[in-house]
Order: sequence, then structure tokens, then C-alpha cells
Amino acid sequence: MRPLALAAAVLLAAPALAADTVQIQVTGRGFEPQQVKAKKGQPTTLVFTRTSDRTCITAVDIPAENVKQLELPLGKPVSVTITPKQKGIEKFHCSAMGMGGGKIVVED
Ligand SMILES: [Cu+2]
Repeated sequence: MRPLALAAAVLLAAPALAADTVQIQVTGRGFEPQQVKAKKGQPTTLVFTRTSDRTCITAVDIPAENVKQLELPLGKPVSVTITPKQKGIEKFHCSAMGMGGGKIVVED
């Protein structure tokens, strides 16, 4: 493929500000994966699916994004779209006790 055609293909594949999607399972072991990536200024949709009753993570908080008590019904995917404003690490955890140690690594 010639360089110009390649550039056009890349542009078509990545429309401006379409949200990236990241799947996070909540299992008996906690968040899987426990660490995800996002980009500063880029909308990112986190889809949490709780697949176990053997966890205290039945609702989630992402304090840096003002997400509180996002309820996670068993077996039902729940989405939240965030747009991180600064580079660094945003934590997420169970609403009740602050457990789970989830991290969103925000890059430039
Ligand atoms: Cu907990």
C-alpha cells in the first residue's frame, strides 16, 4: 500500500473522539484486569461486568471522575464513559470499602 492510502485508512479507522472501550470483569478475584489504560482528553468507556457473587465489589467508585456507587448487577454489563483530564493514575474500587485496587493509567 502506498503511504497516502495507508494514511487515509488510518484516519477512517480512528474517527475523532470516538470513545475507546475497555472491558473489566468483576470476578471472585476482583477486577480483571485490575489495571487499564486511557488517554488524556480521550473519552473512554469502561464496561464493568460482574460475574461472581463471591466479591464485595457490587458497586464501584472512580473518585477522580466523580463516579460514585455505580451499581453492578450480577451478569449485566454496566458502562461509564470518562474523559480523563490529566496524565497519571486514577483509582477505582468497591464503593463500600474502597477495595479492589483498580487503576486507570492515563497517558498523554
Ligand atoms: Cu469491598
